[in-house]
Amino acid sequence: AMDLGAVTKQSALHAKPSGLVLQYGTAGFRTKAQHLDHVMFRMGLLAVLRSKQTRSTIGVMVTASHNPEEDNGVKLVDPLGEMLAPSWEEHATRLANAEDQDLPGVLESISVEEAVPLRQDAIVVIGRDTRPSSEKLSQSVRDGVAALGGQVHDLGLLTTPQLHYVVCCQNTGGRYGKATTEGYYQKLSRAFLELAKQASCGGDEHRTIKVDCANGVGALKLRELEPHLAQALSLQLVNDGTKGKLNHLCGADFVKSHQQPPQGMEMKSSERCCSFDGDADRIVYYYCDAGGRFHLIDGDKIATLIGTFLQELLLEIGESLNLGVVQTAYANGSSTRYLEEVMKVPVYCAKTGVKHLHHKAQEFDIGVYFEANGHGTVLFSTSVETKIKQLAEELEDEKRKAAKILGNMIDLFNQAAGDAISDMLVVEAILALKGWTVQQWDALYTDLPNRQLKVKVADRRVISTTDAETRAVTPPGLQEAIDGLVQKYRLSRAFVRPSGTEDVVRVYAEADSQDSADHLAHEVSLAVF
Ligand code: 16G
Ligand code: ZN
Repeated sequence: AMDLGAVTKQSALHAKPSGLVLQYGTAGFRTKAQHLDHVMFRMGLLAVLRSKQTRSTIGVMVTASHNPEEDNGVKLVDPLGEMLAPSWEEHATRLANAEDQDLPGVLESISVEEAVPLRQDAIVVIGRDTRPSSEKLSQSVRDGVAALGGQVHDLGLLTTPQLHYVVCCQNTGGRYGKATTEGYYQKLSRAFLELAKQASCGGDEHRTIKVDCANGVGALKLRELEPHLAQALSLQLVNDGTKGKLNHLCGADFVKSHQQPPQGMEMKSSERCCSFDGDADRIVYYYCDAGGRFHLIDGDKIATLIGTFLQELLLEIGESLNLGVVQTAYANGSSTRYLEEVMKVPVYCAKTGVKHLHHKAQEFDIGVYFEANGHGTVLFSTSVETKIKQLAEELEDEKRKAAKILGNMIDLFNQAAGDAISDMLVVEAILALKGWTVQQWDALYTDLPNRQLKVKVADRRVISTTDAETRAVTPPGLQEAIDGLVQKYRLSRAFVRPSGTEDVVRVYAEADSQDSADHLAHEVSLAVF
């Protein structure tokens, strides 16, 4: 049985402010850091139960990603490095909201409901971002794990995808890689160096990239990675956390939503630059052209580059594997059109939130998934991985070369989670192999002008959606109103959805000109009231 006495005693040191209600959403729990101490303690408890139930190591990440520095949050990582299973998200919410005296009862009921083998050992790995509040909050997670007798591995400062990687390695007997950050750097750098060699064909190509680290943990981890890259890629870090504030006027989310360069980034014409977010699970690229104009290359264009490249490799190898690209409703219409019509790659639309995209991508031999905001990766089925590595030995000449490249690509992706570091290396490798400049990449297609707005409403839950959030079901009449507005513009599309992370309704509109997109978004936001 559980030592609920110990839990009660410890829990008194992590008391819940009475009346506070939080929900485990798409990003776990996220709010002002000062409200989270009890949540952290309780997620430590929950991680122990989940670990016992799955007889696996479970991860707990303390981060609020791209949110302001004063915020914090927590997310659990399931055995294969995936997002927490939906039924456990509900347990998480129930546990976080229980008043102190009800805590033992809720723990009991979760463990009965999930048939948790209480005598089983539990192991929990913890990671945290660079927020000032993160160290203390991760200590509270440790207290929670200890209160239920679980074993803790605190890995300290980590990017979110590194924690996913470690958890995945730990539970797959090292097949995926060594379960340490060192193992992570070794796996990625080995694959990258192989690809760099294949790209230069004996030549000595030297690449440089400027990285805006959002003043977050990505900077620390890139510094650890760099020596492994043996000069095949030099990194110039901007917003590395030594001066500026986390996510303030910088980072992937800022660049994507403001469509402008981060503070502190000096761009020479045509230089490749990229931005990570605060926990380094998102990346966007950009550059300035000779006329000084800023060009954003978002998650859609990264997915398009990757999808196109993988498709070309498969053609070269002569294998017809089923490759698909998974996007969300936010994907720019031009990217979808390019993939479907030019590249003949099937494209699917999933609901916003990594777990939905990840889940859909698992249905393919090779599933590419990306959100427009820059979160994404590629999943390869185990049989594809085996097959490609076998072909790299068996085939000859050009086919063999292509199979080798694909084999290294498989290793370069972090299949456990979208990963800014891994995605950056993937993009750099592909551009080198193709001999492409950033402009050539950007020229794949031209983004349709678009606008995003947020609308404050009394209760955002009155809006419900279907067809991967592209159509509103309630309130009655809203979808008809949107359809009517969309008809007034060319190449237009619009949708509304309640945010999963903020108390707002989000509006997205796309049309043939920026002016039209702006108008359409505005009109749709009026229809939401
Ligand atoms: C969360 C999601 C992200 C999504 C965003 C949408 C994960 C790990 N993160 O940050 O993928 O784009 O929410 O936020 O799933 P919204 O619902 O407020 O638009
Ligand atoms: Zn993030």
